[in-house]
Order: sequence, then C-alpha cells, then structure tokens
Amino acid sequence: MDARDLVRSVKSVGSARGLRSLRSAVRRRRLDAAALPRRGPERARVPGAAQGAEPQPGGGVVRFARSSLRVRVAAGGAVFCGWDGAEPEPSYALAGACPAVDERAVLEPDTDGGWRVLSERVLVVVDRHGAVEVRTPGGVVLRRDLPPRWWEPVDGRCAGPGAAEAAYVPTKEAEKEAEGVKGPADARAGARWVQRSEVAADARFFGLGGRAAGPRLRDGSYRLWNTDPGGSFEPGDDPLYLTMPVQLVVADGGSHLVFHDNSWDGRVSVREGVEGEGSGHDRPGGCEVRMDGGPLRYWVMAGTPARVLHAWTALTGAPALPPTWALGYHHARWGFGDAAEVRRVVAGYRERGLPLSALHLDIDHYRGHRVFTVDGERFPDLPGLAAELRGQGVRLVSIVDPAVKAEPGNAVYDSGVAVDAFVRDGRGRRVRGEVWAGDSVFPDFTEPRVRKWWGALYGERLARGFAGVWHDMNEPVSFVAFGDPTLPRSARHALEGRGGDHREAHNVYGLAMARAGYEGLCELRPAERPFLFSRSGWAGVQRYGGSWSGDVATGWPGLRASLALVLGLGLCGVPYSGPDVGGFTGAPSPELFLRWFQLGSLLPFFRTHAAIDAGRREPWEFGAQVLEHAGAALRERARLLPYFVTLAQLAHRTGAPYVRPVWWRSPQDRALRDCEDAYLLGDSLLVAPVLEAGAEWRAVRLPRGRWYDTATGRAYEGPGQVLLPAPLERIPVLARAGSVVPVVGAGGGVELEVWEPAQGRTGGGLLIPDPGDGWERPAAVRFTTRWREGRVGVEREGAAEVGYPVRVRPVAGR
Ligand code: NBV
Repeated sequence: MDARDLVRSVKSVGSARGLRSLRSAVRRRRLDAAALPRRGPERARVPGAAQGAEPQPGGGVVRFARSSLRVRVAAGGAVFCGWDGAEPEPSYALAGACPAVDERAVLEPDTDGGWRVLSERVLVVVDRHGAVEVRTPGGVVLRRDLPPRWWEPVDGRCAGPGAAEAAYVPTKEAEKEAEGVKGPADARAGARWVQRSEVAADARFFGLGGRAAGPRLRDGSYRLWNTDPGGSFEPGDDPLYLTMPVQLVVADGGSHLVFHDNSWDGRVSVREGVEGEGSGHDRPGGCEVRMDGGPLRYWVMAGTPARVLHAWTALTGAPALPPTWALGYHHARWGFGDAAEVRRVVAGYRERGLPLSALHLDIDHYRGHRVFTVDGERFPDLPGLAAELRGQGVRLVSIVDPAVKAEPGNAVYDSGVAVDAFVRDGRGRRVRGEVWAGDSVFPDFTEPRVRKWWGALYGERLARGFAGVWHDMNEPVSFVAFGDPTLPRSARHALEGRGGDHREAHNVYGLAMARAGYEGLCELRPAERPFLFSRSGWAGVQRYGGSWSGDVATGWPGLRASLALVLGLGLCGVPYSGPDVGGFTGAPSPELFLRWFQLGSLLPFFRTHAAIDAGRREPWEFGAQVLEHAGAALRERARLLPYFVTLAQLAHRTGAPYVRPVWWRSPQDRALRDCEDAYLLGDSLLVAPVLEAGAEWRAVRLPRGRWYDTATGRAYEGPGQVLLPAPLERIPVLARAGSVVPVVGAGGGVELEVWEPAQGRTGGGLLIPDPGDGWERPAAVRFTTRWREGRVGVEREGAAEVGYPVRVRPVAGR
C-alpha cells in the first residue's frame, strides 16, 4: 500500500462506499493470487548468433540460435519487426487488414554476417547478434535497437489457476456462471522482455499518449498502464488515462515514430543524449521498452513529422471527423441540479450573446448513477428539454460510464446478463467492482457480441435527445481501498475470441468501448457522424473519436499540463482533444480562468467543465472584465469555425493534428524542439498562450519566416525569439506571412482572411468547405497569395475566380 492508497483508504473508511471498496480490493487480491502465475526462477534469453535468413515478400525472416526476426516493409514505407514469430496481426491498433507489403523491398546479405532490407524510405540493417538499425536511405542512423532479452520461467512453469494459493470450492452459481468460459490463464502470456535502443545525441522524445509533464518527454520512466490518478492530476502525475507505446523521435538527422504493438503493462524509459560539442564524444540518446508479457513486435515510420503522422494514421486509421457543431464551444458541469438549472445556464449564454454549441450532462442526471437511465424527478422531460435547447442551437451530450449496477431489475444489467456480457474472473464468476452506482459489473468490450449489445443501448440516449456521448471511467475504474483502481489482472476477457486476461485487455478496454459506441451510433443514426470522446484509449482510438484531458487540477501548472496533453495526443494520432477549461477542481482565480479560456478557445475541443464540489465555470461568474475578454475569445472561436472545419478535415485525411508543436515544419531547429509553451494551429497560426500569473508580455520563439501579430498587424521575423504584448484581453496569436485563413465574414458566409506574403515571396492556404454533420466529402480548395503590381493578389487553384470574398489584413512595420 503506498502513501496515495493510504490517503485514499483513510478518506473513505467509514462510508459505505469505503467499506465496499475495501472489500473489493481484498477480493481482487485474492483472485489475482489464485489465478496469476507467481514469478519463480527465470532464465534470460537473447537471440544468439544469426544462422541464416529466408527472403519473403517485403523483407524476410532472419533466424538466430534462440529466436527469429521478421522484417517486413509495408507499402507506404512503414517497417514491421517481429521477434519470436510475432506477426502484425491480430492487433487492436491496426485499422483493418495489415497493409500490403512493398514487393520491391528485399532481404539481402550484409557485411559481417548480417542482413539488410533496402526500401524506398528506409534501410534496415540486422547484425549477426540481432541488433537492428533503421537508417534513412542516405545512411543516417535513426535508431539502433539492441538485441532484445526475454525472461522465461526456468522449468517452463507458467502457472495458471492450478497454482492457486487458496483452495477454491465453486458454488453452484459460480459453476453455472463459469459455463462457456474459455481456458485457464493462458500460456500465450509469454515472457517479460526488454529492448534497449539508441538514438542520436540530439534527439528529443515525444508521445506515449497523454502525458501531463510533456510534450517533450524528459529523462525518466513512463508507465504504459491507463490509470485514473484519482481526484485530479498535476504535471508530476504519471501515468494518466490514455497511454500508448508510441514514441515520436525528432533529431537533426530525421524524425521517426516507433510503435510497440503490445497492450500489456510496461514502461518506457528515456534518456536524452549529450553532445560532445565537437569532441566527437557524443553520448547517444537511449530508450528502453520493458513489457510484462505479450509479443515483441514494433513498427517504425520515418520521414518528416507530417509524413510520419500520415503513415501512422494510414496504419491505425483516420481520425474520426467530429460533426461541425462539436467544433464550437461546450459547457459541462458535474452536478447540474435539474432541468431548470440547465435552462438557466443556457439562458445565461444566450442573454449575453455568447455562442454555445453544446451542454454536457454528467453522471448526476442518471437515476442513482445507473448508466442509460435518467432521474425523472430532476429531468422530467429530457427529450423535451433537448428539443427546446436544440431550437436555440445547443446540443445535449451525455456521459456514458462502462460500469453497470449489478442489480436484477436494472434493465441494462438484465439484458447484459442475458447475452453474457460481463467480465468474469478466473473462476468463472462475474467480476464485481465498486463504482458510482455501487456494486457493479463491467462489459467485456473485447467481445464483438458484447460491443453489439452495448452499441444498441445508445438508442436510449438518442431517444432522450442526446446528440453525442462522453465516455468516462473506462480505464476501467473500479474503486479500491488500496492498489490499482481497476479490475483484477486475472479477470478474463474474450480478446476477439483468442481469450486472455486483464493484463492484456486493460489498456485496450477504453478503445474497445469507443468502438462499441461509435459502431452503435453509426448503426442507429447512419446519416450523421457520431460525436464521441473518451477519457481512456490506446493506439487507434482516433478512429472512433477524440479525448479530453480528464481531471486536471485547477492551477497554473494544470493549465500548462493541458497544452502538453493536447500536443502529446496529437502526435500519437489523436488530434481532437482539449482540457477542462478552468480546471476540474476548486475555484480558479479570474485571471487563471480567463487565460485557460483563451487557450481553450484555440484548441480543437473547447469545453468548460468542473467537479461537483468545484466553483462555477460560467464566464460571467468572474466579473465584468473576464466576461468581456472571454466573450471576445468565444466570438473569435466562432469566427474561426471554417478554419477549424478545414483543420478537422485535414486531420482526418492526412493525420496532421490541428495543434502541432512549433517544430512541425522545421524539426531541425533545435531551439524550437525545446519550445513547449506555444503551438501551431494548422499551418497558418501560431498561438502563444499565457501560462503564468501576472504576465503582460510573452516571449515567443518563432519558426523561420515572417509572422504577424494578428492583434496589432506588426511583422516579426523568425527564426528567433520576440517579445509580444499579452494584455489580459488576449493571448498572442501570430499569422504566417502569405497565409489564407478561412473565417466567417460579416455577412455570415465564408471569407478569406489574407496576410500578405513577404515581398518577393508567395503564400497560400486551404479551405475544405463545411460538410455539415453527414458523411459528404467536400473537395479541398487551394489558394495562392502573391504580390502583383504592388498589391496582394489571391488565386484559386484550377479556377478563374476566387469564389469567396477576400479581406487582406492591414499590417504594420514592413
Ligand atoms: O462523472 C464525474 C466525473 C467527470 O465529471 C469527470 O470529467 C471525469 O473525468 N468523473 C471523472 C468521475 C469522478 C471523478 C472524481
């Protein structure tokens, strides 16, 4: 029991929930002890010497004395490496069938008894001991993976339930429940393994899902285990809700992404390198991936950041396109008392002329916290309320928790029991946990039949008038007085028919729930794109929706963490996310709230939200000055809607996140690589949020080229650092010279806002028209800007007319 456990259990003792979570923790420990193998004597194994190789389409297999390595280059250039016979499939990350191989890539002998596979994008060199180097076609080494090491039980013992500590006599009910449960803890669990890698001394690491301390991952060890930190989190808290074994490594010699396709618990430790400053004694950067089991297989994608993200989302799926309304502003709260309070809040926005797109109802609108129910006393006519709000342009979004109250008579529970939907333990009994509604059971989303059942339940939400869903508590969380707040590791899961336990299923639980919800909504309402966002997830979750930062603690560090999370998730292929504006806990100062609001207004998912016992988050609760400036941020967000629509479409089509690190187009600029307090919003804008109290100026590091402060029109030249005014009324936003930003014009239609190119230069921009909330795929419209006879002109690719009103923004300081 660590300190946090102790605090948690002391806090909860005395309450009925406290006692139940104590019972739950004890029960879980007993179950795991009975069902999971105990670690006995182990033997380390390394591949040994290379003994030969078999070329195969796209690469081949290199055989070593004690293992084998499959190298396969996919069409598009992604390289797959699988040890010990690991294949790319089955995989929860891959979007569909494994990509076709690049037939031109061939395995051939290298010097010193090694092997190489040459392809268009990378050269893979395998040495005779099993070290693998990935190089650019020009020969620059991007990464060197040292021979892996496995630990295996000496006597081949992989104890299943037979090795139980406690004798167990099944009850009749347990026997009945156990019928149809597949085999014991599986032997597939395999060995623990570790793989160390070296990267360039100047390399920087990013990714690993949502990390509060990011986006640059400094020296340290990062756990791969989706975790509710409990209460709230700060930048020092790790891991959080959405982890994934995806690293983006950025160095002078090139960028690459590496994805270890393994959902088990593990750790990634990174150590940035040290450069010898010309002495020739660089210490390379190091990375170690250590997993508790599961296959050793990984993908590497190399190229510019844009190319790498494109390859990554080609492999794991296009980010879902949110409906256009979801790009507006959302207001949420845990604890809207009743329908009248909801009406009051919506009216508050309307009366002040503040645009509001959606309002979110949290668990308190359920009847006794039971998922897929409504408290009819406080919300007597939810469909009526939804229709009324809809008439005012406001959609309702519903929270959906996975835990189902285990109570005969609860329709969701009964129907789940009827289709055998819930996770069972190693003895065949339904796993019980403690969540909001009390004693609860958990759907096994890794079973297609269960996903189908669960997806159909969203029909109830649609009938109540909800337009979208918000998945929470899906790490999954089960309250425990001590230990990990989740299901027993020995809990059994279908894993698409393969069978396995929670050690393998835990990290993909939220992903599989997102799939169930997304597919259900597609089936129930085929004409509209689902709006879904999920607290937990894994590689590929972007196919079904976005995410949000979870319970970020209110405070300036939390504000900084909010940006880190959005940037980090974007680099892992999840482009639509945002924080709880104002922070989840307590009461932000008016200044902190405003600064958070200003940042949030320029992030993809813009939502105020707070805990049930936290202060209010309506912009008018913080005084007239905050209201005025927050109103300006809201109106600017609404004006930028066509730009956000374009960015959403681009993310969907190319994998490029809306929110990009400032080094996105110039990864070789080392000063930019270390800049974590600003970001590019698409190609045209650079946002420099204020992240500290009392600031009136912001030092901003600019990428190469000319940039205009959009508030003053003043021009600044990059690369380099400039000091910009950041009064309370706004945060600095700069526009790239030459850019074309689609905005809402005075007449309500799309207008092109143009920032003049530097003399003698050209620029451009893109507009992807609003497809509404359906599935239509509008063609992208491209514009070029150039100087002509002393004036800035705009041309539309492939057309004589621009087709949209153009407004050239006045600039100063030329
Ligand atoms: O459903 C209540 C909250 C929700 O408001 C929040 O956004 C989630 O991250 N939920 C967590 C559960 C309780 C957290 C203490």
